[in-house]
Amino acid sequence: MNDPIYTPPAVWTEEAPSGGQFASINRPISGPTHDKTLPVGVHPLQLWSQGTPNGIKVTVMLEELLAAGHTGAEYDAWLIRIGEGDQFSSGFVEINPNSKIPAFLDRETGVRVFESGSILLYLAEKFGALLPKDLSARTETLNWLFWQMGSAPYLGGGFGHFYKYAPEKYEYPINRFTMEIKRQLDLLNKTLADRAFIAGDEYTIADIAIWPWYGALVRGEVYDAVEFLSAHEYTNVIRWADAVAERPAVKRGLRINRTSDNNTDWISERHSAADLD
Ligand SMILES: N[C@@H](CCC(=O)N[C@@H](CS)C(=O)NCC(=O)O)C(=O)O
Repeated sequence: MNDPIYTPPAVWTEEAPSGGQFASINRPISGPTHDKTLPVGVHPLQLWSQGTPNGIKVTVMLEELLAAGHTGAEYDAWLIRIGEGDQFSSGFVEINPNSKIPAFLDRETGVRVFESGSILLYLAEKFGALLPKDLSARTETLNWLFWQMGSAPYLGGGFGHFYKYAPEKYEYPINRFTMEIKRQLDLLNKTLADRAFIAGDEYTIADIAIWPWYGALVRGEVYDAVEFLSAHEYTNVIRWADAVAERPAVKRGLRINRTSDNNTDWISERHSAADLD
């Protein structure tokens, strides 16, 4: 299997599952695989998600809004089991045609929102929170929000996939993506040398987007790669990651849309604050 020589055929066809942890849900076409409506709760804000790094961004954002007193941010969070293909139901695809969590609906405005960055921006604008109003500070926040959207696929789909999930270890992609991830960590480390948070002195949606990936990476919470990446060298990233982890809303957001028989802190669905209290 770990054959270093592969000659691509003239036309690619799917002949056998590619192997690896996510092979069973990968397919070369988009659209629903089955008819099923989504459950809807009582609150205006509805989230269909799972507690992965991309999913956590939205539950942390909503918990931050509630912690800041925005009572209109009450929400229902429903579990989408991506390993079982829930993201391919007809109801889910109506909200997110890209079939990936998180997917979000504001029933008050009738607006559907997909892509975690778009959801963070929508909520920041709706509630006037966690996104500075001043044009220059707002733009710096959006610079880093969009940076995350372009960069994290190298971490998750690139480094994480080949270092942790691929059925065998291949030196070429591991080298390529490790180089890029160390460059990204060095960039964050230099950025955080003279500011408390990613976009400046204020905690913003840029921190909420970047922390579940890069904060979790240096804290050893994803991919088991702290030693491999010499993560201890990125001291400013670690300082920032530890400070964000201490926020009560972050601690709450992390527990939502997750399932484990062993972790009694985790909840698969959230419909009111009492579910977490
Ligand atoms: N750029 C998207 C990425 C979303 C994404 O990749 N979600 C993953 C879980 S972290 C997913 O739903 N995977 C299921 C699949 O690919 O079928 C975002 O930020 O919302």
